[in-house]
Amino acid sequence: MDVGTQQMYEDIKNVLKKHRQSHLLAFWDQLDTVQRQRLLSQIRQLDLAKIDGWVADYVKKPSSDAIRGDLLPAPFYSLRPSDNKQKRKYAEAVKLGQHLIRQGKVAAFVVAGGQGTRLGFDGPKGDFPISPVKNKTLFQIFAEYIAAASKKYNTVCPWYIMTSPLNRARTEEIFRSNNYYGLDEKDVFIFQQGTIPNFSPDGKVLLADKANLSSSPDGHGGSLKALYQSGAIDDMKRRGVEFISYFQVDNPLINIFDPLFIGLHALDKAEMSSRAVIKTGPYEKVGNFCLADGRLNIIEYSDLPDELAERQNPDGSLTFKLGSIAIHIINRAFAERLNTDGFSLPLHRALKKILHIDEHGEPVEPNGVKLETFVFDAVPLASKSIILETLRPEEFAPTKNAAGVDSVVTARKMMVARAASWLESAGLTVPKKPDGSIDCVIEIAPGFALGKEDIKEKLNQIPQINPDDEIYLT
Ligand code: UD2
Repeated sequence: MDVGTQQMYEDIKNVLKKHRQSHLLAFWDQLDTVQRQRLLSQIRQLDLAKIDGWVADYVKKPSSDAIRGDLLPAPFYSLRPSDNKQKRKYAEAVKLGQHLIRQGKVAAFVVAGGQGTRLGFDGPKGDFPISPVKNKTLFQIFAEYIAAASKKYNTVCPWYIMTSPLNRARTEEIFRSNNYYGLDEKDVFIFQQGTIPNFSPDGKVLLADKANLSSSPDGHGGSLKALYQSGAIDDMKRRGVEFISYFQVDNPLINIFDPLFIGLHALDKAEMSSRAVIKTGPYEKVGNFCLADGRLNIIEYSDLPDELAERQNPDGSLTFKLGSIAIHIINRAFAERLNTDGFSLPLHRALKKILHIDEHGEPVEPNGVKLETFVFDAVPLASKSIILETLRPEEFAPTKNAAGVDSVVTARKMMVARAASWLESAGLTVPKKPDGSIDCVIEIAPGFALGKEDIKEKLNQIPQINPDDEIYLT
């Protein structure tokens, strides 16, 4: 070992001892020069003082979130305006939203750091084939939507894609090998989120192997830092982008550029806004919109006490009926301000099977502690925030599992159902079985229609649909 490395080793050894993380150098004698340098450089990147705080506040505490009982339901804009005044406001918002999109002030932003593990799919989730006739992947559907919106509004809508260290290279390869799905490469900005070390339940940073620390992506909350650190915010500034349309990679029904949502957000001078659905029941796996001391918060379903989840209004409806479906408009300036103010989002703790090595250097997979941040914890930091209801069948088909609830099967069904409802709203007939279910498979390419309002202009291009048909409208 050269003198420099030896000195660095001694220094780090002392610091680790002070922070009770000495085990990270347990296999030092078995490492070659390159491995030693790699390990030292990873350890030097740890903020050990901060880690002490995390261990005390999150890792060793089974639940980090003390949910208060005095929460109130949040006010929201219903899908349909409640009176004439609001009707006029919605009409004005739609015009403003269209104007902002046309001016190139709205960018698409997908958080795609997750793997397709729950789908039983080995790769970035965005590469999962989902569309009912053509089997297009999630990435392709979003790309076609963005291309179609750019054409419709005669503009260029840039697309920002957050990946994780686990899937960045593969995601970039997928885009390259698909020629960016017809988009211009310079309008697609792929970047990577940060990581957080994994811990044993007693607060030790885990080793993935003898020369590498074990870490996980820092959650979708990491997107707010990563947008800034990757240069995406600067890129947006150069382009004149003011609004970021945030969505998740697992929702093929996403309406990325909705003029009403964008317009209401801008009219109300909000900094971070959200779309909501009416929950199917008290325990649906979505965030809950709540007011705490007058500030809007989103509380994940798993953190909301049962009493609050089940609380009812006198008419029997749920008091906390609004579910967050992870669709937001975030002001570019808000994301920038957070970063220059040195913000940090709270951490959420999850016990997960994490492959790492034990004190003998043997691979083991018992529970470890994974810490992550949630993007919706930035909502209370916004000076103003609105919520706009959306219709579940129009905009929310979470694709989490291979089968069952929120699955590939339900998402495909919902894609067909939405296509059918668009055709029916234009006066066309869609074959149905005696039980009312749809008796054909329909896929509408984003280039054909971005919403039901686009169908009416294309009636002459739509064939008659018979039972059992597979129809692809492009
Ligand atoms: C999320 C929301 C839930 C509801 C639901 C709707 C949270 C904690 N829960 O549930 O309230 O809105 O979605 O479908 O947000 N991701 C990254 N990097 C990470 C972790 C996740 O990019 O480090 C992405 C991931 O690729 C996906 C999204 O974030 O696009 C959501 O991740 P998830 O599927 O783990 O979220 P889930 O199902 O807990």
